[in-house]
Amino acid sequence: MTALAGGVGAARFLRGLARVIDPARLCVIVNTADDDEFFGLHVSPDLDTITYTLAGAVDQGKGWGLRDDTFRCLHALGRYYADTWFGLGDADIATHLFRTQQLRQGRSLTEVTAAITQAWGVRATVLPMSNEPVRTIVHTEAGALPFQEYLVKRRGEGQVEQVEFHGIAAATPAPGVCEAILRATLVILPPSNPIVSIGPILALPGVRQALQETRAPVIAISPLVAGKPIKGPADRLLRGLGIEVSAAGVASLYRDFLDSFVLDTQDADQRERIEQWGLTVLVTDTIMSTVDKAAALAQAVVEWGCRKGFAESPPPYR
Ligand code: FO1
Repeated sequence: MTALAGGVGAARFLRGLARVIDPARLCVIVNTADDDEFFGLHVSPDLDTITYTLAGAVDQGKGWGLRDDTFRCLHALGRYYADTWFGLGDADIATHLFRTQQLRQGRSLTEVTAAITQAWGVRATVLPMSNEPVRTIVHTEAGALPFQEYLVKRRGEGQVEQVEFHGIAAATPAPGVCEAILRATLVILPPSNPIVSIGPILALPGVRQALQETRAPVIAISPLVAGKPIKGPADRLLRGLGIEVSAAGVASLYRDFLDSFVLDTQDADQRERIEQWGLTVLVTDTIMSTVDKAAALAQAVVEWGCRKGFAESPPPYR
């Protein structure tokens, strides 16, 4: 099974999915366009959020970073640097140090990610979307902002005018990315920001085509409930780009490759419209306030995939 993922919402879903299927059967293709450099360290927030969550080590309140982490190093860095707005925890910094050092020694992000997930005992395969740098730049009335500056420093405020993925023209999908889509028995897009989390993955050459060509059913879960994201600025980004701010608006971005779309019960009225595009629609509770609720959503999605006729026998529920 293959999932295309961004940060916190996707990670929560995947933690539930890892309870429903054997995680060794799961491959997660992760957005790296949120990556940035802080204090000379290469930080890959979405890769780390997925890894820490699958390892059961994430700070569940925030949805990112490590549980019980401290911030003494960041505080000490404040003596030398004016900008310490990006919350790097002390234990989290170990991951960034390791990643940075390994990349400098010539290992690819794919290789380093495999080493990090193995060190955390994560049994799913976690693949960065690309080994080449792609960086999201959000153009707002305040100018062109690197993604973390837009999201964290400026709290996603300001009118969005344009979103760019710097480096996308020269980037290719990392080894195994298209294969994981083409060979999957089910492809899932967990609830993730369609513009800045899924958008960069889809913009890589060959990925959209792989999603159109795969024999596996492709199913996406709406990241919007009643027109609002559970977390993050998806609504502001959609509005700024002139895309309808609704679950159906998100489905419309994927309709060329989707078989099915999952709507929250609060959005059941959008069902018919999406069905008219030839998609099947599953209406269920998508709000993952607990791991049990995430597992229930994952189970509904996997059962749905089975009914859509993916080749394997039903997964071993645990
Ligand atoms: N998100 C915040 O809102 N504030 C932070 O200070 C912050 C620090 C941070 C450090 C490491 C990391 O892996 C993630 C971090 N995040 C932080 C989350 C991150 O900005 C976003 O969740 C993703 O980039 C969006 O998917």
